[in-house]
Amino acid sequence: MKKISENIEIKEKAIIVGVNFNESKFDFDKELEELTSLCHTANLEVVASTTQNIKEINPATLLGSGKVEEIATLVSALSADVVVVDTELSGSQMSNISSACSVKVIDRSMLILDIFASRAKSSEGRLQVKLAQLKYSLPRLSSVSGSIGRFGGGVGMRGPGETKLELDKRTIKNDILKLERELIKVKNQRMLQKSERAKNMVKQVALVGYTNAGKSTLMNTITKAGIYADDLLFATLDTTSRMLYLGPNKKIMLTDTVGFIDRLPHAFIQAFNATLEETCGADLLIHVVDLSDKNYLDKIAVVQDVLHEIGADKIPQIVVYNKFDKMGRLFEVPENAILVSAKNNVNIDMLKDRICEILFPE
Ligand SMILES: Nc1nc2c(ncn2[C@@H]2O[C@H](COP(=O)(O)OP(=O)(O)OP(=O)(O)O)[C@@H](O)[C@H]2O)c(=O)[nH]1
Ligand SMILES: [Mg+2]
Repeated sequence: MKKISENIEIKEKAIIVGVNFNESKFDFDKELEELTSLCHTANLEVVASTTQNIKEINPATLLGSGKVEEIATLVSALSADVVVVDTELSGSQMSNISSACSVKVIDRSMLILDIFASRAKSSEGRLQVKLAQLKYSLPRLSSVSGSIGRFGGGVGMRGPGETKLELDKRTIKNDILKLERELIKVKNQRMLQKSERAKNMVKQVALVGYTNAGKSTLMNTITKAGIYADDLLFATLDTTSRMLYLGPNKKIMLTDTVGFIDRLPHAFIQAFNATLEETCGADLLIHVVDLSDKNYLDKIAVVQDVLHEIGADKIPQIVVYNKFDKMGRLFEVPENAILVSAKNNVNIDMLKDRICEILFPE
């Protein structure tokens, strides 16, 4: 956001660019819809969008030269502040597009990391986000300082808390080492707590799912925990755990976790390892799905892929189809599916029964 006076802030204007490398089977609308939601969450106003099917990659700018010219025209006609490209760009590609359009250029991963940077609250969450940002910017340093630093602050430059993202290679390397050491300490504390819990024989249950599926709302409804839930992507960045009694000798520790997204930056997976380990250590996963999302099947597949990548795919899983209340039409779900409305507290008892059946078989 740009400050125009002490109290008024205006949103940065963004032009978004969809990219497809494989012409068949690609849904630009779906991809751009998600990128628009991400921009909205990052406080950007999307003023135009454009797409390109890439058959042959132009190494200098990834996009073809005609497309770059078109974007430059859009930038000046609409007074845009930033171009957001829906794929990962190399440092020099970012810098070249930026020079051609005279505006800063960020890619999808930087946008996601920027959202994380402005939302992480706990000290561990902030450490993880900063680590992810530094790891992502290190190989792209010349362009980050060239294409972004040149245009001042705003999206792409936000770091957790007061710390601005450093743009000096040596400082970044030192910071990465320092952050990794601090995170090991936090991890050790976490392991200690975990072994305490294991001693108490409390079953661990983790809520997982695509961002905005309703995990925190479900956590709130089940435990009355009062966790921040919002219609934004990545509302939750810190894990929260609550003890829940499901009956005599049926005690579980329920953990709400950060949401997943398609094409999660790899730097994120590395940096959020500690948080993701919480998921891997669970006895049961509750996979929350937004049934009202027309792309819910694709999103289920993305979540299963991430679970596989972090080694959590062998943990028993209950798939919960949420936002049932929004369904005004007929729809198909697998047999025995649990349909809930976390918001309206519908069928939550059915979910609790299923948890008990799996964790405490009679
Ligand atoms: N209609 C309806 N809306 C719901 C339901 N459950 C959640 N929502 C809404 O969906 C949005 C996202 O909910 P959250 O609980 O923040 O989702 P989340 O999965 O925790 O999202 P992240 O933390 O961003 O990954 C909020 O606006 C909720 O009010 C439901 O059962 N019905
Ligand atoms: Mg949440």
